[in-house]
Amino acid sequence: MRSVRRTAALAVAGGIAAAATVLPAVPALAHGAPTSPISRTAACAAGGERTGTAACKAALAANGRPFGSFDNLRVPNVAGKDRQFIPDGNLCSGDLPEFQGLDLARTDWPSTKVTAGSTLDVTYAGTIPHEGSFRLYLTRQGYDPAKPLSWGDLGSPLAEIKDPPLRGGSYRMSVKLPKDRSGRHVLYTVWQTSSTPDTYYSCSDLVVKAVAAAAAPTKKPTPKTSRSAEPGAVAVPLDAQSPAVAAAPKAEHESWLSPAAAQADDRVELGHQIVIAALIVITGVTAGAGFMRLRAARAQVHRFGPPHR
Ligand SMILES: [Cu+2]
Repeated sequence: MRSVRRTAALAVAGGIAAAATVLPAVPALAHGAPTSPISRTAACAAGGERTGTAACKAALAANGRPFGSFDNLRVPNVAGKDRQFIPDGNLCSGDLPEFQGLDLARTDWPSTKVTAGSTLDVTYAGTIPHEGSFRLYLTRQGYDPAKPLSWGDLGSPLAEIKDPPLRGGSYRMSVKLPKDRSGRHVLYTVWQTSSTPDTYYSCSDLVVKAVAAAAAPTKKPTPKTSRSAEPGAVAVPLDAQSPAVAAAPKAEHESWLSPAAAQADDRVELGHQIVIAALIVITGVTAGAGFMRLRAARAQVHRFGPPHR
């Protein structure tokens, strides 16, 4: 991110200087791209922050020329007719020669881990702000990252967001991810600006964790804990006590907590587990003691009749 920002700042400064002193009619030099989830442009193109990765090196080699600036993948006068202007297989480059290496079908593009069904926060660096709308697409389940990305891999946009807030130099959006995705996917972002003729395209690679895996193991209390409440001991309402059950829906959001919040969450979780373990032990001990006392009482007061249950 740092090199992206620095380059962006330089590009902005350069653009202003050029516009002011040399060529007043020159178009602006820098504009925008998603930095989180990281896009192929923000990773690999000029000013990118992951240019040393194998995928970025291969992309540069395939590009056959230096990459354009990471925030400058834009096509003029598309006016919403994306599918007519951008051919299948060239979606990630916007069909622009200076970005064509980004169209490589690879399974190792710098990626972002997400969880199916969770809310994905999108940070889109707006190195030169424009008015306009963002359309966010996600590849369908069954998308094969080893094949070139085509329009057929994308359905309707997950969301269309007009003029989201610009904070700290970036547009901030969020989108709810479908629950039925897993594995590698591409978030395809189209920024159709209304204050310029340009539309911006970008591919952000995601690795989606299936939602079922996160929710499955916390449904029911184990039979062991319910049995321990049986022989005359204090009945502990384990269902009501079990934070594992209460915590289940939280799991799918965990990757979106700040690291500090996630740690605090882990500590709370650990605390709950200790409390449960303690309850189980206490219940067991109480039950055992109760049972022994019961046997002793039964042996001693047998003449008064059987002990009640
Ligand atoms: Cu621009």
